[in-house]
Amino acid sequence: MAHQTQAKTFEVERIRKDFPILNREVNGYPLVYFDNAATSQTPQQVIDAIADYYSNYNANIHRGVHSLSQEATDKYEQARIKIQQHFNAGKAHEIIFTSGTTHGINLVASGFSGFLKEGDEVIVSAMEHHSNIVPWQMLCERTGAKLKVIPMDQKGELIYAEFEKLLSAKARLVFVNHVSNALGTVNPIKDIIQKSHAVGAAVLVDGAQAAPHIKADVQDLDVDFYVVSAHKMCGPTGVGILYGKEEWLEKLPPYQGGGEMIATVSFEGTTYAGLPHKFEAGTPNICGGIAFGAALDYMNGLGFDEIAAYEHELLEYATRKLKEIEGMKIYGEAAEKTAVISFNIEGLHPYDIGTLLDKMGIAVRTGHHCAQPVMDFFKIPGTVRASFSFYNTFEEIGRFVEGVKKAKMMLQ
Ligand code: C6P
Repeated sequence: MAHQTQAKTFEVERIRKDFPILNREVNGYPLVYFDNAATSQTPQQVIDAIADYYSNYNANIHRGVHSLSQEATDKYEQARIKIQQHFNAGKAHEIIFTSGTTHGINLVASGFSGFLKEGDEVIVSAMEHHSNIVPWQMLCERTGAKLKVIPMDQKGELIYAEFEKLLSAKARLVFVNHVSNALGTVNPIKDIIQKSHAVGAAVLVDGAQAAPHIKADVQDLDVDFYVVSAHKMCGPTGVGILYGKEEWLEKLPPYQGGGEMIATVSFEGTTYAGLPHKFEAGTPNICGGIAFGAALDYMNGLGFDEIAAYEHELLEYATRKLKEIEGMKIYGEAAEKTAVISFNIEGLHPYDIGTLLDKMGIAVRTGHHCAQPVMDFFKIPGTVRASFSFYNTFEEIGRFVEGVKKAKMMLQ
């Protein structure tokens, strides 16, 4: 069934045919997959790109004179260019392949060790994933810099006035997610970047949860670093990218030493390769990088505006239906949200609800979602999180809402 969005007709039934996994049953029911914020499903086009690599040109890259190696190198570097174009980076070598968001953040945090001193301040938001907290805490421990936190309000929005108060000449770095994984809040990153730059602080944006829904333009944002994982946007696990402005990437030291990141090596010393290789030690996830490119082709083929418009309607519908359930408490009601609903039902443990939903073939995530400070803020151990993607349907939301009602009945 085609669904009429404001943007255009969104042919969700046709799109679903691209995802073989959506045909399977779980516990005797057709799968309803609402754990897209943890990892998205993979369309046949990406599966084919993976199979094509291993079936036809599996070889190490940047090393061999033989044809297979050349072919793999070309495809890998073409993927880098696709990713560059997708995020509108000025130069292909500003795209560093990583194993994912966590790797990208750690690379930058490690690199800043030599640039910070005691008394410097680094600012992080109250709604970060542990990946965007712990590496900075480790950096502060190494350097004596102080970690400051931008607070949020009950709706799950950052308190902007408090952020402005934190900005001073001592602020050297600001880290904020584009979209919160636990709440779905879309943060005003363009403004955050401008204000941070005004006091001389660099900004790293964790784009892990934004990238599947919002096409970020890193030049327009003027962001210093932007990190994403492929597996949240129809690509495979174990690959992602760090975008860094050339001037920053030139300044930062290499993260890991090894093959391919060097210019010359002798026992007297080593000189490093230029960008992007300086940050890509060892054999990379070649197939993963190529498949990431295929995933971007797939998503761009659908259109990010169309995806966002359709997902927004799913979000509004599910929010309205869930709110009809007595005892329902939704966490994260920001004016700008992606299709994520975190909730609890009064008196019930999120884990129990998640377990019963699974028995009905419905996959959601339960727990703290690697964002314990968010849970502490709301004084809860965790939530049930339903996160939607463009291949989900209104019918699935209907089944999910009925499932939640049934779970509530069984548990009360
Ligand atoms: N969040 C979730 O269920 P990796 O694991 O490196 O691909 O991504 C880490 C990460 C970083 N930042 C944000 C905002 C994230 O949401 C995630 C991953 C998943 O919410 C798994 S914990």
